[in-house]
Amino acid sequence: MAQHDSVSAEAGAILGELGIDLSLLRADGDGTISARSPLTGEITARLATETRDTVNAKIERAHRAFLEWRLLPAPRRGELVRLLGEELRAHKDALGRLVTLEAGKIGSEGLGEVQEMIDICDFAVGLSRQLYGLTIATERPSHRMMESWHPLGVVGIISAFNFPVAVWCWNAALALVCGDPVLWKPSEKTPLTAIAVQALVERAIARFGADAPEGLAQLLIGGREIGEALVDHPKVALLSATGSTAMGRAVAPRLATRFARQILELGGNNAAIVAPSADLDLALRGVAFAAMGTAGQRCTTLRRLFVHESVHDAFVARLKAAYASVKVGDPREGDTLVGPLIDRAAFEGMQAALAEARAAGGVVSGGERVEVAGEAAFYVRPALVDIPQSAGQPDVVRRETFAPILYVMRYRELSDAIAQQNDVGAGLSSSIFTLNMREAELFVSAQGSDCGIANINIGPSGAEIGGAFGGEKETGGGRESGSDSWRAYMRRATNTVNYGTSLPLAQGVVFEV
Ligand code: UN1
Repeated sequence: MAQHDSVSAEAGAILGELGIDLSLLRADGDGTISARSPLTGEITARLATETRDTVNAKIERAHRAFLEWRLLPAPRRGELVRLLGEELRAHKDALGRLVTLEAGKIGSEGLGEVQEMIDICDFAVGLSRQLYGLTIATERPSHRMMESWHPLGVVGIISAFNFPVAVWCWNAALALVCGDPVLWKPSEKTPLTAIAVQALVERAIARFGADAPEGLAQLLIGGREIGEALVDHPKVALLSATGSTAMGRAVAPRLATRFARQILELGGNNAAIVAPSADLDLALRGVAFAAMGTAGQRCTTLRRLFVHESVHDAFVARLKAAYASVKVGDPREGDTLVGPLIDRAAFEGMQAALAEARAAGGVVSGGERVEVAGEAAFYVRPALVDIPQSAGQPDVVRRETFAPILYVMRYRELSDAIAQQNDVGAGLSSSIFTLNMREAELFVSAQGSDCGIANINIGPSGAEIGGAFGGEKETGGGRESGSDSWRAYMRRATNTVNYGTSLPLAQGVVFEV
């Protein structure tokens, strides 16, 4: 806390590059949160939190903004998102470094996250001229039936530490072109990246001019009770929440009580199948990135691997060598591939899962702590766990542990591997490595993977923004980002227009008065 009351010197320097006035950041208030950098465990920020009252006031402001913003033509709203994309391009490097400092991602992934924001901005700008409805054939003469898509209302966004800025942008870029103001509660673990992004969006709004109402994009720093205020407020029309399945179970019934719309992006327990015909070089790289990248802290991280018995030993031997050789270390060093876990709780959760896997008959390699930056930083060597066939899929394999653990199982029949892959609660992402077209097509068919994302010859993680992102079952069912995900941020009205002189009733009903 050298340079400023509320922000560490290192964080303050990056925020300074981003043009953020540190004197505006408050550490004193009714409540505070402290965030630590996973790189060293040092405190990077101590910040005042919102209260229920300030959150409610911000929701009311956002609602007033909605009443104006919805009247602006969508392509004009797109112009604001275009300006946001420009701000992000101009500040990509500094924001990427801040993501590294706060979330522990390696350099290219920190930058990649900002690139994902830029990509969705570009997508949303184009979308602002494509919010199409259908024209539908009617059964009545001289009638026309059509669908109109209208702005929905205030959108609440709850995001997680592991994608501290991109997930906000998937939601915000679409919401803003769809005519909806946004209120963002970032993870308590990553408030500074949120403050930086908020400054950039405010700069874009200032450049956009007076057409942008006050309260169009607001930030809410705080803990669980701040998220709950968003969940319960009747003027939050849509809540988009990313986090654990446990969080989704708490949030979904409360939203249902008030019939609010929801987009839930919850846990994943993603699998890959390596088939006999797989290109093993390619599969090795795909598996390594998906399982060890981001230190196993993506919701799309590969957690379960089914390898055909004919290639199992050769492939797993190569995988073990890759696991033993990746550099675990400070993510700011160019050759590091695996940065730190977010905190002590993540490390303890990983160790508990490995102990449970051992007790279930698993043979663990890796998983030990690596000394990089002292006691308060939690670096680990990614773990591979051989699960004997007799163990099936033990409980620990069936649930998501947010750490770099890959459970490896062997299979004989593809139908068994697919059945086992699907036999878990989560349904986010999946992939198969095969050069056999029958296997590949089966995997993506109705009898194949039951996940929201099913890939062939690439791993389950690292999706680009053009497709709809999300998953089934305990993953929550929501879709964000590309394709027609925008529809969740608008309301649909079916309009029937009679331009004739009589009033024929549908279904032949007669009602003469
Ligand atoms: C997440 O981990 O919450 O597909 C999102 C991916 C990224 C997004 C992950 N584009 O891995």
